[in-house]
Amino acid sequence: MGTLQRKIIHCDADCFFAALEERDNPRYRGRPIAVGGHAEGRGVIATCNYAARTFGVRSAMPSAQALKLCPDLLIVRHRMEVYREASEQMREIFADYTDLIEPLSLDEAFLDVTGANVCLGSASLIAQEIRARVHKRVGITVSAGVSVNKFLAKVASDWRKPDGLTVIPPKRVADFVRHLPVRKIPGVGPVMQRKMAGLGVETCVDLQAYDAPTLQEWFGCVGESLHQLSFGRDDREVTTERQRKSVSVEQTFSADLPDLSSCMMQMAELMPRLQHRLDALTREGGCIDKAFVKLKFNDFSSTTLERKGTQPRISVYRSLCEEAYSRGLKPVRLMGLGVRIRSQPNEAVQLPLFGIAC
Ligand code: TTP
Ligand code: MG
Repeated sequence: MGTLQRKIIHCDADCFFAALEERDNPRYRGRPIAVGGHAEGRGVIATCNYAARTFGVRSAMPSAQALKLCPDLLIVRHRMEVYREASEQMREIFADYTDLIEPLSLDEAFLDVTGANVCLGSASLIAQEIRARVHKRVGITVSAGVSVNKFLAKVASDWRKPDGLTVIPPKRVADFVRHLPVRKIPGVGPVMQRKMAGLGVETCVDLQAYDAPTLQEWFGCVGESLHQLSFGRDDREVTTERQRKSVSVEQTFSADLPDLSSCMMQMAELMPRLQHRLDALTREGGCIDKAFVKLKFNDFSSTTLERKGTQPRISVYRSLCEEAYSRGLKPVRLMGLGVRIRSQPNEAVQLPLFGIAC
């Protein structure tokens, strides 16, 4: 008995923040623009449009370096509320096709449309319709990949960026992965890539020549999954909100928080919002495993600190925040507070036992 072939779509908006800036400011169109911090303030680029990319400008690059590569680059401040709203609108469109949606970031999501009846049940037609609807409603382009699993769908969405759709049907999988460079495999960074190149491994077909134990010997615990992925196999399920692993609230501040005491003040404002979300979780019978604090500094670097088996009290968040802040000692642009959840009540703290004690 064969298992049902999955139909997975990966959607990823093109130069998301920059596309929304172009949408709202027609005078930006046709010129290289980036969203990021000022070069003088040691800011970094969050993203840039494709015109800027032709100059070599990239995400996470210092703005000063970006301006050297592209002196005409216009760097604009982010408008997070606008990006969140666009993200929400995209998700509403996705939800018309399936409940199995796994958001990866504001502009990216996996959709499992195996059981969808719309568009004659065709994942390719669904992806095309989603792209058209997002363009019409949100005013930006989305690239999409369609295939039999998450790995291939994600590789496919990147294949013809921007504004592209790539479908890798089951019968083309073997041929597609054969020529796929190993750097396209998630987790294969520059260091592993160099090590592989030293072994004569450039594409997945080269990797296929080695069995899992050999790859484990060379690359440690990822060896088995490298072996599977080299054949285009990936069993990971699309994980929905319902099976979510954490509950959190976060805020990007219109003006960066200059020091620890202003972080503490903002935390007191965020706590009731977290409490509200936790109340909903309590009703679902969720169990807390850890409390965590996430800070993003003004250079876009971020740090997350978590503590196991603890109750989400403000005193816990204060001490986590203090430690997280000490890692950066820089103005804070975003703060997040949350809890990680276990699916099975184990050693985890059971929510119904307490509320947040401030
Ligand atoms: P991405 O989808 O990685 O990038 P992108 O949408 O700008 O470009 P692409 O066409 O290649 O998909 O990230 C989505 C948004 O997240 C991006 O517009 C800005 C933000 N972001 C950062 O703030 N910092 C980063 O380092 C990256 C990679 C993204
Ligand atoms: Mg994107």
